[in-house]
Amino acid sequence: MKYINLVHFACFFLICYGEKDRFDNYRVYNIEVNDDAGLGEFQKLEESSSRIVFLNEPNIHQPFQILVPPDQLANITELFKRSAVKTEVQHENFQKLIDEEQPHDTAYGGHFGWDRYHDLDVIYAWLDEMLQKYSSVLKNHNYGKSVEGRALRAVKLSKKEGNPTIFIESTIHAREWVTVATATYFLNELLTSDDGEIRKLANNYDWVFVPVVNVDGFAYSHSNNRMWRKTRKPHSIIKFCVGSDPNRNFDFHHGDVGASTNPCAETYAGPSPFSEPETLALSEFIETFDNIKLYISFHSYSQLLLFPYGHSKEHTPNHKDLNQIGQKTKQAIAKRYGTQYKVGNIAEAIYLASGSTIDWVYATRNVSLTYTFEFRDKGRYGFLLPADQIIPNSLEVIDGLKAMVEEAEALQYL
Ligand code: 0X9
Ligand code: ZN
Repeated sequence: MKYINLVHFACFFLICYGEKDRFDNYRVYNIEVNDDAGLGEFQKLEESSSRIVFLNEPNIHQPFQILVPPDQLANITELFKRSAVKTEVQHENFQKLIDEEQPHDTAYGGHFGWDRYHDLDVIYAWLDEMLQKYSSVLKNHNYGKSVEGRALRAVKLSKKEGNPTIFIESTIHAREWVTVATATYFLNELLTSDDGEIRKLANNYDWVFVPVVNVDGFAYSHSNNRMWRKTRKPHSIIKFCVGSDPNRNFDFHHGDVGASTNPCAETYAGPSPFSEPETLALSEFIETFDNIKLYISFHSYSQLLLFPYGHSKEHTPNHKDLNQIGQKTKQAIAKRYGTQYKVGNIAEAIYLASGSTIDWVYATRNVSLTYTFEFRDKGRYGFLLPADQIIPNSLEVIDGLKAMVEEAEALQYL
């Protein structure tokens, strides 16, 4: 799915309509490699712009998943034989997972809720509703426009002057739908919950939410390709390869490691730092706050809680604290349903990745606590987490966030 397939476009009087990409009989393989040679094979494959979709980055720390079109099965089987790896067919037909992601009730009339995934218009309409209902404490911030002209939006909840700020960034990767679902669930809790701990969080901190960073990509993942990750800005003379990985596009060690120079790759860093209007606008928006104490980036999937750095295995000066707060968060997450997260610095826990938001915020904005959550699950459904898991995911993440703030307070970061 790395190229726009011309066959999927119909044009009438120069207006072109995209059709939804289908994934009939695409197989999902679960792959475990345990040496650099095996890893290299998959990294080469990813760079080669074959039509195999990498659902996450090849790495040696945990299994990763790839999506193989039926006509690529022979090729991939060859590669498996060549490079002693452990592989397992996880799904025979990826399209079936897509079809089963949302509930099938016919009563849905575009209303907002957490029983299904919503598109950008429905999410923005809900934000407007909340802004109206809670106008004394919730403020709107339009901080820019996307390449395709969509509004880049944030909201800030503030009940008291002088509160420290906690910043929640969500859906920088388009296909990670459970991130915005969880962000909106949490915002709703902060606005409406009677739970004492949540009330305390809402009263004692200013909360900034960017529910969807990558608006164009997100819209595209709804309208055309459920597996879209990047932005939608065309970059190369290879016009069929669109977008950069916004989580490799930030101006800190941009393009150093764990990012691609190939415009067709899923981790293409972009031609220059902040080449994407969406990341530039987000960085400028972040710069308008001088009191961010905790910055959190919502991703899916893999059940990880990650902290800087991603560009190097070097430990940050407060590595121990970041880890301790992370461990408490992990324990709190596990309590409700037993969901197991792994905690660590990005480079050692998963893979090197430079130019990400949390590294940039940590290193250049002087914010000592920055984390990336990778939500449920560990690959069974991956990005297609069934909608009936939105609330369980949100509840355990909120348990984690409560513990995170509590431990950060105990260590006097907040
Ligand atoms: O590769 C990524 O950008 C993240 N994984 S994802 O599957 N959601 O794409 C991991 C990012 C690790 N964190 C940072 N480098 N900030
Ligand atoms: Zn992501």
